[in-house]
Amino acid sequence: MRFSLAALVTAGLLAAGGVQAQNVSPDGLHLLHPFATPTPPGVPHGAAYLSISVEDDTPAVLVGARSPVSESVEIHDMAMDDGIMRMRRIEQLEVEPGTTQVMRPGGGYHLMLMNLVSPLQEGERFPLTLEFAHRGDIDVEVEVQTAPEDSSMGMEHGQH
Ligand SMILES: [Cu+2]
Repeated sequence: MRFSLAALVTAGLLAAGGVQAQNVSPDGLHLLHPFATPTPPGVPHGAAYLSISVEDDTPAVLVGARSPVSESVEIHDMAMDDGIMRMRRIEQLEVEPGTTQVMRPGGGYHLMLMNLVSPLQEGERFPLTLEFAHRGDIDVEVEVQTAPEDSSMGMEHGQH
């Protein structure tokens, strides 16, 4: 019994490792763990998240994104405004050299998938093209999954 529990835990860790394999590292950038949260039927928009690390001397300026799963993709910021969470579209997201911009559900920057072709279902994967000024387009694969806990995000960074 204990052995099979351990096997389950090991399988879970291996699955987590598989998610990390989606990380993409083009020149000077590190794009970590792109994911999107599942959407219930009838919800028109979805949200995708990833972390962007800049390892060279040039800021990374994300100016847009696109994906076949939605009509368009917008860069959004979400913040409390007079006690209400509000989202607004921003033109670009700049990440300074030596820093990591972490996107996660619940506030701050995210990529809004506007007018989904169909609901996002847990376990699905889809391509997302990130459009960077000067650096050009970079493709990542996004996995649909419920938001990781903060603790597991920390663990991933620790393993990195
Ligand atoms: Cu949004």
